[in-house]
Amino acid sequence: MIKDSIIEEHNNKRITQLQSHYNMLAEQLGERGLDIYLIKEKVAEFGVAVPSWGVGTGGTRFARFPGPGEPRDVMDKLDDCAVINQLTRATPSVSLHIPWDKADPATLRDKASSLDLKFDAMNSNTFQDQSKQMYSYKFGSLSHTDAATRQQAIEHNIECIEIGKTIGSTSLTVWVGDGSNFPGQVNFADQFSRYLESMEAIYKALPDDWHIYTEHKIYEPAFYSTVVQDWGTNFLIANELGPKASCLVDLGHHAPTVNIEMIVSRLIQFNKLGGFHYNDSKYGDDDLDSGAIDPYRLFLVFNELVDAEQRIKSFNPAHMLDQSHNVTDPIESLMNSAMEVKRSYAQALIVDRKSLIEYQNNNDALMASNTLKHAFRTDVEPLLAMVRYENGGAIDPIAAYRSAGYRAKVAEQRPEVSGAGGGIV
Ligand SMILES: [Mn+2]
Repeated sequence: MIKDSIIEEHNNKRITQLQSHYNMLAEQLGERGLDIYLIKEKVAEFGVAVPSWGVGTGGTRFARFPGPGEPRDVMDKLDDCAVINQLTRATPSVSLHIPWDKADPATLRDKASSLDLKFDAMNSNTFQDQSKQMYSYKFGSLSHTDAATRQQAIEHNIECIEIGKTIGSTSLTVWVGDGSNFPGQVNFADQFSRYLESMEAIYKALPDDWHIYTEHKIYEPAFYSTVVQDWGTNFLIANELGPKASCLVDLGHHAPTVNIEMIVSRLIQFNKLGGFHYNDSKYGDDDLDSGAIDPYRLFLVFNELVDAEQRIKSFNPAHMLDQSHNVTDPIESLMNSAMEVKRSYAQALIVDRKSLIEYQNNNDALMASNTLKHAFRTDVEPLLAMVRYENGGAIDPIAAYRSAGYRAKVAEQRPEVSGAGGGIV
């Protein structure tokens, strides 16, 4: 991790200016009847999980260009995740991908606790074949026509639950690449029935306090049809399985024009929103940094979440990043993204909801829209920076990270390797 003295020195240079900007924001929010202290408390509590696969350089279907000091294994990945949380104080947990992150559970637990990290959802992997695997997933996994292949995929998911139990995780995220590439290749209904049957077997293995999240995706790697293609199918799955099952919304897994915030609202209304994979996209599942392309959309998603938070007593969806970093330092991208997600939350918290409801009830479309825009246009950076500062993080995490020279230091200890896991999922 980065030396505390480096962060201290970094903050000392910036705190006077931050305090002045923060006071100005407090005054501005006060004029709107908002108490900055209450908003700060909520923003401080909000955390987003880092995907272990995000700290390695990703790639496209064409190539991967690894950077220096790439993590060699899950222990290195945890070190990088700890730095992200150390500087941003926004990412207290890590989401593991099995088998990429397989390691002795006791060692994993000790390592995480020494870094002050917890484990978030477990992620299974039946979209690629592992060496020495008996049956191939080339033509599917949980929905495969062959019962033995399905059984192997079921057992893998149960193994993920077992590993998760030993390291303190309480949820499993299932995304499958199953689908078809040609019209007529599969019978849609039979394939979906097989998938449901497999998921039921996995569901039965869940401990009482666990959740299972199913993730829909419109296309890719299957290019004609996908078994869990959209939120409608995902909702059907969650309903069929039972109360421990809910839907995971990956922002990049929709067609470009789809109204994601409305999907979020529907899932909330019928109690089936499980959580999120945050990222951004221009065309497809681009896995770009959160808020990089359309920060307003991210804000609108959070607008629904804050609305729900105020209506529903125990509203607690899982927040995770799921990105692939091809041209940036993954640590910098993940820090930036975690801060963007928090920014959207803070902006949604300052929406004047009372006025919004009045405008909605009076069919004042223009002022309703302006009410959202007013919150979105507010620069909440001083609030976010103050939350970081007060919780031991860096006022400007990217600047602190660069001045600490962390990447160069780990590059000396980590010779280049290939296949540490990473990519688009
Ligand atoms: Mn995802």
